[in-house]
Amino acid sequence: MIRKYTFGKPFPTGAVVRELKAETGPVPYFRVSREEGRVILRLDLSPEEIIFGLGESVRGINKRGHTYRSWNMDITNHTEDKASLYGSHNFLLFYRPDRMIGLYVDDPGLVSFDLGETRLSEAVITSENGDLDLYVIENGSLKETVREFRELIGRSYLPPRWAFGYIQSRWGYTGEENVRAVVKSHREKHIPLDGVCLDIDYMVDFKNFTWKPSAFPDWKRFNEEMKREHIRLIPIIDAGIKQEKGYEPYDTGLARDAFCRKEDGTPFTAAVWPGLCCFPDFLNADARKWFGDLYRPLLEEGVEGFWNDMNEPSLFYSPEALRDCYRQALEQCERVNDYQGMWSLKSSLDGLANSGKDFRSFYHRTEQGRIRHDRVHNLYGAKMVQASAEGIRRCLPGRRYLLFSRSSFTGSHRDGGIWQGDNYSWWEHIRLAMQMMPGLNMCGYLFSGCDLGGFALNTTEDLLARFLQLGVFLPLMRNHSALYTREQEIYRFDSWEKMRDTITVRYALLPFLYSEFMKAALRNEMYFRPLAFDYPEDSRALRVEDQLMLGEDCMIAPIYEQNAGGRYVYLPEDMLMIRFRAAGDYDLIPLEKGDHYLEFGLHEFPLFVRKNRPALLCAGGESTDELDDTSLTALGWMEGAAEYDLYRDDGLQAEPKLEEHLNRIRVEGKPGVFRYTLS
Ligand code: MIG
Repeated sequence: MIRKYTFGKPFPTGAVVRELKAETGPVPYFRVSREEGRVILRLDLSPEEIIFGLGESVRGINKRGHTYRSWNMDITNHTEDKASLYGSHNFLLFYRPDRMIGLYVDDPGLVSFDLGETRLSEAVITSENGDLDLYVIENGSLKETVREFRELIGRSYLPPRWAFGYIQSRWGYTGEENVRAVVKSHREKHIPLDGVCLDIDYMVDFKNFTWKPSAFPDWKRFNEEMKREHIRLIPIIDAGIKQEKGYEPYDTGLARDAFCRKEDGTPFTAAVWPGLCCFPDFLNADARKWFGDLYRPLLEEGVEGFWNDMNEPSLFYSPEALRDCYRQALEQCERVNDYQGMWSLKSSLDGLANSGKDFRSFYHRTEQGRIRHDRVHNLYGAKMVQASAEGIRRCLPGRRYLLFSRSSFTGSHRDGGIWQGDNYSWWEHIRLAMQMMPGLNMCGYLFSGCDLGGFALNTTEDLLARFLQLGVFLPLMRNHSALYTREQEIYRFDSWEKMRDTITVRYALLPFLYSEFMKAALRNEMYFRPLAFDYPEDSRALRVEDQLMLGEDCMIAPIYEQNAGGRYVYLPEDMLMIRFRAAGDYDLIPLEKGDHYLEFGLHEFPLFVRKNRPALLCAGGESTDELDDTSLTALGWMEGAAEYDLYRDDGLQAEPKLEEHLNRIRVEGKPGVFRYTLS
């Protein structure tokens, strides 16, 4: 059951697709107060209460004990003290044996969630806007509560099947020659690959929708050449449009009045990669139409996928703020002995980027009238995704496209996926990437992943190997790294053949993982779940932080510690462990419910499957185009028969019907571990 409560005049975020009438009575469970325009909700927490949710955020699967702030930010250092990342996903599940509450706070401004940080026994949720819709969801189980929420927010984005292939990316691929060499190395070494991302280096002066003629002399021909190799190019598009007369998107944007404006009516500008930029007013329908159409030339030249970046929006500095700093610096020069002034100057320099003051200095023109940016800040990236998706769909009607964004707000899960932003080449970021997935899935972001190998800092061979092993199961399996860091294409490492073997496991499992993904998406279910969702009666399973349920009947337990020769795994029931080394090289080990220390050499990793359920492997291939999903090997542990509904489609149709694509597979035989070939 869902109940809606409205406070003030909420801005229509588009997150919710179902019309519901607001209740008139008091909000159940929560104590509500209004203080200086804010709305504050308080909930008493019992000692055993667990809090799931909040999508993209630091720390564990259980969010209790920290304060999170929904305020989309370009933050490169995902340490546990951080309150915000790039997206806002205001969905929470409060769980204890006698009570389960789903809560969605539909508010595009700053919302803070003190989930037991100030007082362990109390959650305090504060909306700064004070204008919001609140949804309280109560249903029989964690799974059902999430399903009901997902019905409320609408079906998740469906990527094309090729997007589940391995994607190589790096900030610093400068042109055709560079990309060709990367592709050639993969193909020569038989490393499966489906896509290469082009980062900002492909553009002329970082200007969106341009590409360097010297580096890409014939863009269309190059796209065709890559497609013959079964490679899709995936260019990046940033939010800002360079302020430069003669640059078409700037001229047409200005003519269409498509940019955000300041109080005085002039366009708001701030520096990002291209220098001073204007910012498309994605909250305005006409501006969205204009921006979406800018994708057309790239699409017409053969591009089928994009990533959207810097759309929190990320601002390096505004000219106004920089001038203030400059003035402060001059003053400081006259008072050289005043070290406090120096510290204050230093902190204003540090605060130049993404400053609250800048976010309060420009406006959107919406159907609801003019609105100041900070009131709707968290919608900006999501609306960019909407603009892009609508533009792409106009160009490729009826077809799926790849799109993933850095910034997001509930609602954009219908138009694209997200990646988790600038992680580090740190061991703890393997774990963090895994821990974010269920929260993201709750909010409909099924197509997601992290930068495998780590984005910032230098990766190492063992770290990359372990990252890839998690990546085998992430819907978006992309190796990406930052400029000036160690190059991390797998063939640069001594054990590249072993890493290639890991990627072959992805390709062998791909029809099965794709089937699990599509079923979850089309049924409003989760592809990754905390164990608690499947074993709510099991007090051990409730608190597992480093294993996830995958699809209907599988479980993953990635290895995320350096120099580990194995790890502890908790099995909430009897399961078969498939310990992989390569697509055709694995051990099948039946294990009983309980705790196990399991050994995994550096290039070994597990997938666990419930009894009487098969995992399916195909023969593999070097690109998704080459995969044969009609001949499969079923692996499992059964007591007589195992059944599975395999989802199979052409991987491209935009609106597939679940029932039309399910193929019932039944394996019968002697009880025990089995390996059967099906066709
Ligand atoms: O300020 O385009 O998260 O993936 O490589 C950095 C360069 C801008 C941030 C993205 C990252 C990308 C980088 N971008």
